[in-house]
Amino acid sequence: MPLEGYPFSKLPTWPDAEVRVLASPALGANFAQFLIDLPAGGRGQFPADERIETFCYVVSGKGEHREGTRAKRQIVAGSFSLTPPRVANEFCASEPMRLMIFQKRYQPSPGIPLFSALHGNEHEVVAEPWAETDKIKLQTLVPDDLQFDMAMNIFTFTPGFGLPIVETHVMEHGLLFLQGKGVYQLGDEWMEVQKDDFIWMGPFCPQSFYATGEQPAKYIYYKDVNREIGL
Ligand code: UGY
Ligand code: MN
Repeated sequence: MPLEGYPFSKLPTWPDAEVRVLASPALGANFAQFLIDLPAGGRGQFPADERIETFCYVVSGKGEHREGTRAKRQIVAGSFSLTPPRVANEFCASEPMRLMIFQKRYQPSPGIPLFSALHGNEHEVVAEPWAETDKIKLQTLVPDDLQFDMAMNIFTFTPGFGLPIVETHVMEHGLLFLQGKGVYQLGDEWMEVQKDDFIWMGPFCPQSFYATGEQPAKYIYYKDVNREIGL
């Protein structure tokens, strides 16, 4: 879905912002994902909720983030955070700021303790070679640990490289294309994709990708992981 096709929403707790709802349960997704543009000086928040965990990634710009009652933290492009249920998230832009926010119901599991809030910047996260080539790099922003019921990863592909197989898996994806271009296989269709496009992939959607263009192709994507299958 290209960005220009999304009309803006106004959300009560984000009165200063232009909000695009990229995905929600109305689409069939088990999560909500937003792209939020805050002007300089603009503020917004997601109040604490008993059930909801919140991931934030700064696509561009600068500002401040406060998790719950913690001290404010400066955020810049590439900053990210994941907060557990019952923690509010407040944002204030010092320069125009574009945020990608992801929310879902946290899925507790017996014997697994709730995680603590985490944050960092993508530049501090190791880019591991993937599929036995350093032409494809994977950054795992949320640690691969059973405490977490979600993954949020960044893939970067040198043009000419791509996913070596067609994947078909139970996990969903919410994917925002950050840089470059390529062709994505979704079901039995190949589609051209580029910076700012959003893709929702439902469970068992056959998928593959091949990077084209001149710049490395880069995307950030969500995946539900580490929990039993609900029956
Ligand atoms: O982690 C993944 O499932 C990833 N390889 N899928 C994707 O990039 N479409
Ligand atoms: Mn996949």
